[in-house]
Amino acid sequence: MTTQFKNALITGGAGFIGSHIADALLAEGCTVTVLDNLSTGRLSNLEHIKDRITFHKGDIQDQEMLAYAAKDCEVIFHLAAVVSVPQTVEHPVDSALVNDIGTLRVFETARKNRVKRVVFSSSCAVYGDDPELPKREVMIPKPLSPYAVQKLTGEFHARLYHDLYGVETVCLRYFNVYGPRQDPSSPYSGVISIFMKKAASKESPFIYGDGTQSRDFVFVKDVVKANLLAASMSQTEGRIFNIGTGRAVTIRHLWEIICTMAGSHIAPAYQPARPGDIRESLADIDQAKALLGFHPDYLFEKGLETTFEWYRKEA
Ligand code: UD2
Repeated sequence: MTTQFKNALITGGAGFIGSHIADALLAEGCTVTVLDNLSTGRLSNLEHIKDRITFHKGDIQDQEMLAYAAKDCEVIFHLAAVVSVPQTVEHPVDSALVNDIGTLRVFETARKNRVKRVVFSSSCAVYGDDPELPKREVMIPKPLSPYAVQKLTGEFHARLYHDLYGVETVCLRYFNVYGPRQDPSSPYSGVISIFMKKAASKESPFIYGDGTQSRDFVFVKDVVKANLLAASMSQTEGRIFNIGTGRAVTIRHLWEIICTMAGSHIAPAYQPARPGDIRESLADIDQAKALLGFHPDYLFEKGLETTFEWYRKEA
């Protein structure tokens, strides 16, 4: 892929997805600046490229810092956020300061500094528990957590900054992202990161409910690809795209595949379903295919193997 820009800022660039975007941008020959307050991001995610990027430890709530970091940038990839749904439930106001106001400050920085485009990381959480599948971008959102409301608010602001101020904004609604560097340490971490850690240390995982609930798991490098396309493709400004694979896998089957990969069959421990857990999630990615030219490269098994290799080394 040849990017249409040379200078980019990644907010939340020390995080799981942001650090992979940094890798890809460097491979494209871009100049990369990262702004991260290291609340959940880690410098270890950037260790291998630390001499090739400009890193600022700072917060997106600090408009001056944002302006400084965004100087000369043509594109901002905005990933900095409170990403834990339970944390936003616990702290709706504090998380809104980051996810709502912080995001607004990112768009405002783009407007004031004439940054051409902002790619905003949103979430399939905006769909809530609407049983209709697959999820299409035109469906009426049903946010069920502060996190979902905050992401939806970000999308509305993105649209406003496009229509009112001409900032080229593109929103990406990620489905369940997985891959190397995803932090498995919290009970609310992504299920694949938790299962990988369990498999690597030959422990039994918990499966909440009967394990027939399913998710559309998308490999982090495909999410990176979607970000680069969203930063470059014309006629995508002001729009929202689902980023998934269009395929769903049950949690029970997920554990079976991981066991086969790990070469040891460990029975999971079944627990009551999590309150508020949705049964099925599946993305319709036709819009992303048609307008972004997004086609996932990683078949599920390939993505899982790459991920397992990483956890095996890390564990
Ligand atoms: C994802 C997002 C969340 C929000 C939500 C919106 C992640 C990590 N979370 O939550 O931020 O956007 O979608 O719908 O991407 N599970 C187990 N055992 C475990 C952990 C999980 O059985 O140890 C189950 C869990 O009950 C759920 C499924 O695995 O049914 C996926 O869980 P998750 O936390 O990875 O992601 P999800 O879809 O609940």
